[in-house]
Amino acid sequence: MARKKISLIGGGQIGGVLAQLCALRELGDVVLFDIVEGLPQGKMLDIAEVGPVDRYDVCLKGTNSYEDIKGSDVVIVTAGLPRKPGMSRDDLIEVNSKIMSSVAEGIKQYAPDSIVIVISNPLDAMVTLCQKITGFPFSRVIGQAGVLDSARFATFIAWELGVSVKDVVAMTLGGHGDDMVPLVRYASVNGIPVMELLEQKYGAEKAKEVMEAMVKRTRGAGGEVVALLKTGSAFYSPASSAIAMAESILKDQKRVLPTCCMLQGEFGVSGYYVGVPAVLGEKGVEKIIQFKLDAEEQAMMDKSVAAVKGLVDSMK
Ligand code: TXD
Repeated sequence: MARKKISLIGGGQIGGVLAQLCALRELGDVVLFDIVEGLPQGKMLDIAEVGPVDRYDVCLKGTNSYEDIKGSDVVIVTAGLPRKPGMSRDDLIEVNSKIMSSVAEGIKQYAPDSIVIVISNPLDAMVTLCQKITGFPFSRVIGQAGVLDSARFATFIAWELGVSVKDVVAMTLGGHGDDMVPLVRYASVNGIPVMELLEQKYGAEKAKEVMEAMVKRTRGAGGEVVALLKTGSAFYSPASSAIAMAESILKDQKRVLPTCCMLQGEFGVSGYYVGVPAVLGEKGVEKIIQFKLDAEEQAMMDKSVAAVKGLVDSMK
């Protein structure tokens, strides 16, 4: 099998962790691109020099030239500013649109066959813009938000119930904003509904309140980290989440992961990028998984989609 190549556009907080995770898992050779001179070169040298300790053997290159991303199988984009305390993700749209435009041009020119995973915020809008500029098929331009939002929801459930995070299954749908849709009805501990376990613990009324608090915390979880860090936003968790997506693509694992995908009728949405479960394999999004939402879930989804539409339409 030919060696895989992963290019990371943006060598900041998330970019650095992405590079290290690619190396630790030996996903392939890695290029880290940034416009700041020395930054990607320094980080890649640093990571390369512990190969003998961590025992990975991949080529790691830091660069300021798009030429180096030639032949990439997967490109992950984190270029763009992160939030500061008090900011919403949407406040980043103007500055990050400019950055995304130049990044997408570079990918279009030098990695025309790649599958692109966008992480930069505001996520749903940045994926839309990246697809538009590259002109790549929708199946090859996707966004990371749902893997992380779902992991946050699962973490809070595990803490609440005192069970291992490994046994909690939970998913969020919708846009990567305050209106995202944590799916309470489908959250389980190895298949046992979380609501049933909460009801055993607290009784029906209090169980509802406890779940509502976890849903609220999930929706605000990014902001909670921003408020603590003060100088930037979460970076370990978005990096690990995007790596799960990249790994499924590079190894053709066909994992079903919540992915920001272009919808064409699914869940009643057409022509917008929104988070839904998708099968990720060597072709990118190979299938969008549809299932029934009840009236309440559909109403939350509609609200989340309306927020995405408002933002995306403001770019036109
Ligand atoms: O789950 C998610 N999708 C996210 C997204 C979770 C958390 C944070 N998320 C967003 O990712 C965040 O709001 C930002 O928009 C991005 C990147 O976050 P990060 O924390 O890595 O930001 P940094 O450390 O500021 O790094 C950004 C890098 C920095 O090194 C800049 O020099 C570089 O982007 N940059 C560029 N690279 C290439 N090309 C251009 N034009 C460019 N401009 C800046």
